[in-house]
Amino acid sequence: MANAPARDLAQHLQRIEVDGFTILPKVIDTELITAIKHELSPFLQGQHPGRNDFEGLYSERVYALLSKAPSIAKIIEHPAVLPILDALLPPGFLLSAALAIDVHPGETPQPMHIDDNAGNLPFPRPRAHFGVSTIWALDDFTADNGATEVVAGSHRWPEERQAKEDEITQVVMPAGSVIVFLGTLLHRGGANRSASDRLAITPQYCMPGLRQIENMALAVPPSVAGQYSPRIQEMLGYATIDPGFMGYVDGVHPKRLIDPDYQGRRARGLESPGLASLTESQQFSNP
Ligand SMILES: O=C(O)CCC(=O)C(=O)O
Repeated sequence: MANAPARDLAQHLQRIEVDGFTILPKVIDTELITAIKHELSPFLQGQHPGRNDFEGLYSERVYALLSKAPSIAKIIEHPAVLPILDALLPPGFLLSAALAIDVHPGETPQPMHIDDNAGNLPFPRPRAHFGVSTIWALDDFTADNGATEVVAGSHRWPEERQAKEDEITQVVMPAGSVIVFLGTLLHRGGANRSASDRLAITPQYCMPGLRQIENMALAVPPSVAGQYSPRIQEMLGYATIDPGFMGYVDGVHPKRLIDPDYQGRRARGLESPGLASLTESQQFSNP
Protein backbone atom coordinates (compact mmCIF):
# COMPACT_ATOMS: atom_id res chain seq x y z
CA MET A 1 0.00 0.00 0.00
CA ALA A 2 1.47 3.35 -1.06
CA ASN A 3 1.60 6.39 1.21
CA ALA A 4 -1.63 8.36 1.42
CA PRO A 5 -1.45 10.76 -1.58
CA ALA A 6 -1.18 14.42 -0.59
CA ARG A 7 -4.72 15.21 -1.81
CA ASP A 8 -6.13 12.39 0.28
CA LEU A 9 -3.99 13.39 3.21
CA ALA A 10 -5.35 16.94 3.06
CA GLN A 11 -8.90 15.57 2.90
CA HIS A 12 -8.33 13.29 5.87
CA LEU A 13 -6.87 16.15 7.90
CA GLN A 14 -9.80 18.37 6.93
CA ARG A 15 -12.29 15.70 8.09
CA ILE A 16 -10.38 15.28 11.34
CA GLU A 17 -10.43 19.01 11.93
CA VAL A 18 -14.20 19.20 11.39
CA ASP A 19 -15.45 15.87 12.78
CA GLY A 20 -12.53 14.69 14.91
CA PHE A 21 -12.15 11.48 12.86
CA THR A 22 -11.67 10.06 9.39
CA ILE A 23 -12.16 6.57 7.94
CA LEU A 24 -9.84 4.79 5.50
CA PRO A 25 -11.78 1.93 3.91
CA LYS A 26 -10.21 -1.47 3.19
CA VAL A 27 -6.58 -0.59 3.85
CA ILE A 28 -5.32 -4.10 4.63
CA ASP A 29 -6.07 -7.30 2.76
CA THR A 30 -7.54 -10.61 3.87
CA GLU A 31 -4.09 -12.21 3.99
CA LEU A 32 -2.85 -9.85 6.72
CA ILE A 33 -6.15 -10.08 8.61
CA THR A 34 -5.89 -13.88 8.57
CA ALA A 35 -2.26 -13.76 9.76
CA ILE A 36 -3.13 -11.44 12.66
CA LYS A 37 -6.15 -13.55 13.66
CA HIS A 38 -3.99 -16.66 13.59
CA GLU A 39 -1.38 -15.04 15.89
CA LEU A 40 -4.09 -13.77 18.26
CA SER A 41 -6.05 -16.99 18.42
CA PRO A 42 -4.12 -18.58 21.39
CA PHE A 43 -5.02 -15.47 23.43
CA LEU A 44 -8.70 -15.43 22.44
CA GLN A 45 -9.91 -18.71 23.89
CA GLY A 46 -12.48 -17.27 26.28
CA GLN A 47 -10.08 -17.51 29.24
CA HIS A 48 -9.83 -13.79 29.98
CA PRO A 49 -13.17 -11.99 29.73
CA GLY A 50 -13.18 -8.26 30.47
CA ARG A 51 -13.08 -7.41 34.18
CA ASN A 52 -15.45 -4.43 34.16
CA ASP A 53 -17.90 -2.48 32.04
CA PHE A 54 -15.07 -0.58 30.32
CA GLU A 55 -13.20 -3.70 29.19
CA GLY A 56 -16.58 -5.33 28.54
CA LEU A 57 -17.86 -8.34 30.50
CA TYR A 58 -18.74 -10.01 27.16
CA SER A 59 -15.46 -9.03 25.51
CA GLU A 60 -11.91 -10.29 25.46
CA ARG A 61 -8.90 -8.00 25.33
CA VAL A 62 -5.32 -8.88 24.45
CA TYR A 63 -2.61 -6.47 25.62
CA ALA A 64 1.17 -6.31 24.99
CA LEU A 65 0.45 -7.15 21.37
CA LEU A 66 3.96 -6.62 20.01
CA SER A 67 5.13 -9.40 22.35
CA LYS A 68 2.40 -11.76 21.17
CA ALA A 69 1.37 -11.04 17.58
CA PRO A 70 4.27 -9.64 15.51
CA SER A 71 2.11 -8.99 12.41
CA ILE A 72 0.44 -6.18 14.38
CA ALA A 73 3.55 -4.09 13.60
CA LYS A 74 2.32 -3.88 10.00
CA ILE A 75 -0.75 -1.94 11.06
CA ILE A 76 0.94 0.08 13.81
CA GLU A 77 3.28 1.59 11.20
CA HIS A 78 1.00 1.24 8.20
CA PRO A 79 2.03 3.69 5.43
CA ALA A 80 -1.58 4.72 4.83
CA VAL A 81 -1.91 5.94 8.41
CA LEU A 82 1.59 7.20 9.27
CA PRO A 83 1.32 10.44 7.19
CA ILE A 84 -1.85 11.35 9.07
CA LEU A 85 -0.20 10.65 12.43
CA ASP A 86 2.92 12.58 11.37
CA ALA A 87 0.73 15.57 10.56
CA LEU A 88 -1.15 15.45 13.87
CA LEU A 89 1.62 14.63 16.37
CA PRO A 90 5.16 15.96 16.96
CA PRO A 91 8.17 14.00 15.63
CA GLY A 92 9.10 11.10 17.87
CA PHE A 93 5.53 10.37 18.94
CA LEU A 94 5.05 7.18 20.92
CA LEU A 95 2.88 4.11 20.76
CA SER A 96 0.73 4.65 23.83
CA ALA A 97 -1.29 1.44 23.68
CA ALA A 98 -1.93 -1.41 21.27
CA LEU A 99 -4.61 -3.94 22.13
CA ALA A 100 -7.04 -6.32 20.51
CA ILE A 101 -10.72 -6.07 21.46
CA ASP A 102 -12.99 -8.99 20.63
CA VAL A 103 -16.57 -7.96 21.36
CA HIS A 104 -18.76 -11.04 21.83
CA PRO A 105 -22.53 -11.37 21.33
CA GLY A 106 -24.43 -9.93 24.30
CA GLU A 107 -21.97 -7.10 24.95
CA THR A 108 -23.51 -3.79 26.04
CA PRO A 109 -22.27 -0.33 24.99
CA GLN A 110 -19.00 0.73 26.59
CA PRO A 111 -19.00 3.94 28.67
CA MET A 112 -18.41 6.96 26.43
CA HIS A 113 -14.84 8.24 26.85
CA ILE A 114 -11.82 9.93 25.29
CA ASP A 115 -8.46 8.19 24.89
CA ASP A 116 -5.88 10.84 25.72
CA ASN A 117 -6.62 11.58 29.36
CA ALA A 118 -5.63 8.28 30.95
CA GLY A 119 -3.15 10.05 33.22
CA ASN A 120 -5.81 12.50 34.44
CA LEU A 121 -3.75 15.40 33.17
CA PRO A 122 -5.03 18.66 34.65
CA PHE A 123 -5.89 20.31 31.33
CA PRO A 124 -9.66 20.58 30.91
CA ARG A 125 -11.30 20.31 27.51
CA PRO A 126 -11.71 21.90 25.09
CA ARG A 127 -8.00 21.64 24.41
CA ALA A 128 -5.59 20.40 21.78
CA HIS A 129 -5.27 16.63 21.52
CA PHE A 130 -2.34 14.88 23.25
CA GLY A 131 -2.80 11.69 21.25
CA VAL A 132 -4.36 10.09 18.21
CA SER A 133 -6.10 6.70 18.17
CA THR A 134 -6.82 4.20 15.45
CA ILE A 135 -9.26 1.29 15.44
CA TRP A 136 -8.77 -1.37 12.76
CA ALA A 137 -11.72 -3.60 11.89
CA LEU A 138 -10.59 -7.21 11.51
CA ASP A 139 -14.24 -8.26 11.07
CA ASP A 140 -16.86 -6.23 9.25
CA PHE A 141 -18.18 -3.55 11.63
CA THR A 142 -21.96 -3.76 11.15
CA ALA A 143 -24.97 -1.96 12.60
CA ASP A 144 -25.53 -4.70 15.18
CA ASN A 145 -22.20 -6.39 16.00
CA GLY A 146 -20.59 -3.77 18.27
CA ALA A 147 -19.11 -1.35 15.75
CA THR A 148 -17.26 1.53 17.41
CA GLU A 149 -19.47 4.59 17.97
CA VAL A 150 -18.20 8.17 17.74
CA VAL A 151 -19.57 11.63 18.48
CA ALA A 152 -18.65 13.86 15.55
CA GLY A 153 -17.36 17.27 16.63
CA SER A 154 -17.00 16.27 20.30
CA HIS A 155 -13.24 16.96 20.14
CA ARG A 156 -14.24 20.62 20.58
CA TRP A 157 -16.64 20.04 23.48
CA PRO A 158 -16.11 21.10 27.11
CA GLU A 159 -15.62 18.41 29.77
CA GLU A 160 -19.18 18.48 31.08
CA ARG A 161 -21.03 18.05 27.78
CA GLN A 162 -22.57 14.58 27.41
CA ALA A 163 -23.53 13.06 24.08
CA LYS A 164 -27.22 12.56 23.37
CA GLU A 165 -28.20 9.35 21.58
CA ASP A 166 -28.94 11.18 18.31
CA GLU A 167 -25.41 12.66 18.30
CA ILE A 168 -23.79 9.20 18.22
CA THR A 169 -22.66 7.70 14.88
CA GLN A 170 -21.89 4.03 14.31
CA VAL A 171 -18.64 3.37 12.47
CA VAL A 172 -19.95 0.80 10.01
CA MET A 173 -17.03 -0.28 7.82
CA PRO A 174 -15.76 -3.45 6.11
CA ALA A 175 -13.00 -5.62 7.57
CA GLY A 176 -9.58 -4.17 6.78
CA SER A 177 -10.71 -0.56 7.31
CA VAL A 178 -9.42 1.83 9.95
CA ILE A 179 -10.84 4.87 11.74
CA VAL A 180 -8.28 7.50 12.80
CA PHE A 181 -9.47 9.95 15.49
CA LEU A 182 -8.20 12.59 17.86
CA GLY A 183 -7.54 11.63 21.48
CA THR A 184 -10.16 14.20 22.51
CA LEU A 185 -13.02 12.60 20.53
CA LEU A 186 -15.84 10.95 22.52
CA HIS A 187 -16.36 7.35 21.44
CA ARG A 188 -17.20 3.86 22.74
CA GLY A 189 -17.46 0.25 21.67
CA GLY A 190 -21.03 -0.53 20.64
CA ALA A 191 -23.48 -3.22 21.81
CA ASN A 192 -23.18 -6.57 20.06
CA ARG A 193 -26.73 -7.72 19.25
CA SER A 194 -25.53 -10.15 16.57
CA ALA A 195 -24.56 -13.81 16.83
CA SER A 196 -20.88 -13.24 15.91
CA ASP A 197 -17.76 -11.73 17.39
CA ARG A 198 -16.35 -8.34 16.35
CA LEU A 199 -12.56 -8.23 16.45
CA ALA A 200 -10.63 -4.95 16.33
CA ILE A 201 -7.07 -3.77 17.00
CA THR A 202 -6.56 -0.33 18.48
CA PRO A 203 -3.07 1.17 18.26
CA GLN A 204 -3.05 4.52 20.09
CA TYR A 205 -0.28 7.12 19.84
CA CYS A 206 0.75 10.03 22.08
CA MET A 207 3.09 12.98 22.21
CA PRO A 208 6.71 11.99 22.89
CA GLY A 209 6.87 13.73 26.26
CA LEU A 210 3.87 11.90 27.75
CA ARG A 211 3.71 8.64 29.65
CA GLN A 212 2.36 5.79 27.51
CA ILE A 213 -0.96 4.24 28.65
CA GLU A 214 0.55 0.76 28.40
CA ASN A 215 4.03 0.52 29.90
CA MET A 216 5.68 -0.41 26.62
CA ALA A 217 9.20 -0.79 27.99
CA LEU A 218 7.94 -3.62 30.21
CA ALA A 219 5.28 -5.01 27.85
CA VAL A 220 7.81 -5.38 25.02
CA PRO A 221 11.26 -6.31 26.41
CA PRO A 222 14.44 -5.21 24.59
CA SER A 223 15.03 -8.67 23.07
CA VAL A 224 11.63 -8.45 21.35
CA ALA A 225 11.80 -4.74 20.51
CA GLY A 226 15.11 -5.38 18.71
CA GLN A 227 13.27 -7.47 16.11
CA TYR A 228 11.11 -4.58 14.92
CA SER A 229 11.75 -1.66 12.54
CA PRO A 230 13.50 1.51 13.74
CA ARG A 231 10.15 3.33 13.57
CA ILE A 232 8.43 0.82 15.85
CA GLN A 233 11.42 0.91 18.20
CA GLU A 234 11.14 4.69 18.34
CA MET A 235 7.40 4.41 19.08
CA LEU A 236 8.11 1.95 21.90
CA GLY A 237 10.51 4.43 23.53
CA TYR A 238 13.91 3.60 22.03
CA ALA A 239 14.52 7.26 21.32
CA THR A 240 15.28 10.51 23.04
CA ILE A 241 13.52 13.79 22.46
CA ASP A 242 15.59 16.07 20.25
CA PRO A 243 16.95 18.55 21.23
CA GLY A 244 17.63 17.31 24.74
CA PHE A 245 17.92 13.87 26.25
CA MET A 246 14.55 12.92 27.74
CA GLY A 247 14.22 9.16 27.44
CA TYR A 248 17.82 8.19 28.18
CA VAL A 249 18.63 5.00 30.07
CA ASP A 250 21.58 4.69 32.45
CA GLY A 251 22.99 7.84 30.89
CA VAL A 252 22.97 6.66 27.28
CA HIS A 253 20.63 6.53 24.33
CA PRO A 254 18.11 3.65 24.78
CA LYS A 255 18.93 2.24 21.34
CA ARG A 256 22.20 1.01 22.85
CA LEU A 257 20.16 -1.64 24.69
CA ILE A 258 19.10 -3.26 21.45
CA ASP A 259 21.89 -2.16 19.10
CA PRO A 260 25.40 -2.10 20.65
CA ASP A 261 26.72 -0.40 17.49
CA TYR A 262 24.26 2.48 17.77
CA GLN A 263 26.12 5.77 17.38
CA GLY A 264 25.02 8.65 19.63
CA ARG A 265 24.31 12.13 18.41
CA ARG A 266 27.80 13.50 18.90
CA ALA A 267 29.26 10.60 16.92
CA ARG A 268 26.82 11.51 14.16
CA GLY A 269 28.00 15.13 14.23
CA LEU A 270 24.87 16.44 15.95
CA GLU A 271 24.85 18.83 18.85
CA SER A 272 23.12 17.95 22.10
CA PRO A 273 21.82 21.37 23.09
CA GLY A 274 20.20 20.00 26.23
CA LEU A 275 23.59 19.06 27.64
CA ALA A 276 24.95 22.59 27.50
CA SER A 277 22.93 23.59 30.55
CA LEU A 278 24.21 20.71 32.69
CA THR A 279 27.22 20.69 34.95
CA GLU A 280 30.14 18.44 34.06
CA SER A 281 29.10 15.79 36.61
CA GLN A 282 25.52 15.72 35.28
CA GLN A 283 26.58 15.09 31.70
CA PHE A 284 26.62 11.57 30.44
CA SER A 285 28.64 10.31 27.53
CA ASN A 286 27.50 10.64 23.96
CA PRO A 287 23.71 10.19 24.45
O1 LIG B 1 -13.96 -1.52 20.93
C1 LIG B 1 -14.20 -0.41 20.49
O2 LIG B 1 -14.84 -0.23 19.45
C2 LIG B 1 -13.73 0.83 21.20
C3 LIG B 1 -12.90 0.52 22.42
C4 LIG B 1 -12.33 1.73 23.05
O3 LIG B 1 -12.59 2.82 22.67
C5 LIG B 1 -11.42 1.61 24.20
O4 LIG B 1 -11.43 0.61 24.89
O5 LIG B 1 -10.69 2.60 24.47
